[in-house]
Amino acid sequence: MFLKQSDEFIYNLIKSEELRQKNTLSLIASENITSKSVREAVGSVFTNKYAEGYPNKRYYAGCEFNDELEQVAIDRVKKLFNAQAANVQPHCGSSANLAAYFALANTGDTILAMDLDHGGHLTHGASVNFSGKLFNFVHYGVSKKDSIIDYEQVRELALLHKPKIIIAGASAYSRFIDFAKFRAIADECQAYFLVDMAHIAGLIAADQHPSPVPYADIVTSTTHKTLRGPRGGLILCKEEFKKKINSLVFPGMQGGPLMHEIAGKAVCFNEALSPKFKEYQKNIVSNAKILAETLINNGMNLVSGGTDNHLILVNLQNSGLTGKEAEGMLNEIGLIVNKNKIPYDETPATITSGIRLGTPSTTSRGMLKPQMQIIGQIIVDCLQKRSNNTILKQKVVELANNFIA
Ligand code: DSN
Repeated sequence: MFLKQSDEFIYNLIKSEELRQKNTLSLIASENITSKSVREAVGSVFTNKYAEGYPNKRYYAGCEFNDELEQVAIDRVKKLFNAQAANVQPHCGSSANLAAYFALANTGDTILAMDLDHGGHLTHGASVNFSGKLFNFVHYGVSKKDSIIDYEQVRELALLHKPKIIIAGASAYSRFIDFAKFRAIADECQAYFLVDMAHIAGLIAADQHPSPVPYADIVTSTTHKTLRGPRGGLILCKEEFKKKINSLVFPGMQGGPLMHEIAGKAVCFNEALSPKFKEYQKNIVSNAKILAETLINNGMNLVSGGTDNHLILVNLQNSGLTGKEAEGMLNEIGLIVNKNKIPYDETPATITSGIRLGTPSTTSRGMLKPQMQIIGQIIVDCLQKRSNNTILKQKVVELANNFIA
């Protein structure tokens, strides 16, 4: 209403993005569609306020409602994950991880984490990232045989390198992670145990994936993936790390918290505490299984042969396509996916031999089994049968317009 008059260029970009999101289907495993309530909170006047510090200990006046807001967000997320302590200020998952690393280790210390090329994350020690520059990362991976985390290798590397921290958590791993096994290994080599649950936070909140909270010293997450909140980060920890984490987030890494994002997080946590959210997370997982089954039945090759969670990693090695080509072809017809390296992939990250698919967004649109079967068939028709793009695109638009979140 106001923006159209004051800055039509930006207004039009927002409208174009709205239309793009309406007419296409995001199968990007790390994306989701927030509720309108979350967006209303994020777009609120809390964006105007500085609130450096923590509830009732601020460096600015006028924070009475900010105090209440942040405390509610903390209380809700603690209840959601059954955690002893929480910090809701990290602007993103990377800053949450940075604070967590410094709470448990010093620059130069050894940290054991999953290799990015095997499904880990950039902030888990990639050489181009701050993590790889500040700490001495050693990486474990998945077994060549079944693409499941090689827990024996984790143990061997842990005993050999005696890391200060062992990290579990991934951005392209479709199977349950055995947190109890990781904890036992961490105890054996006297390491701290950190879990980055960003991808599976929603599943964990709704008991669709075992929780890391009873096992980990610190748990980090983003809020915008399966959890379906605004873009942002959070940290859960045992009471003994609370003071350290709080002072590392502020004033250690960040200045003023983004209070409008914290408002959105608080709304998201409340939504996640509802029975409806449990149903939603169950549907994310069953939708991923059906999509996987449809692809397999049509001869596609999936890393690890299927999925336990919200994502699927497609191995394109015998398809004659690279990940980049497949991403482009699907993008043409309105299915938005991302190219992704698969374990033991020798192609560079800009090309890759795989694509990653996920069901959080389509499930937020209300899609279920029949729609997953249609999407799976469209993927097969596009990548294998090279069917007519105009017809496939029309099918995607129709499906998308029948399911608007
Ligand atoms: N970049 C995100 C993803 O797509 O998995 C993780 O931060």
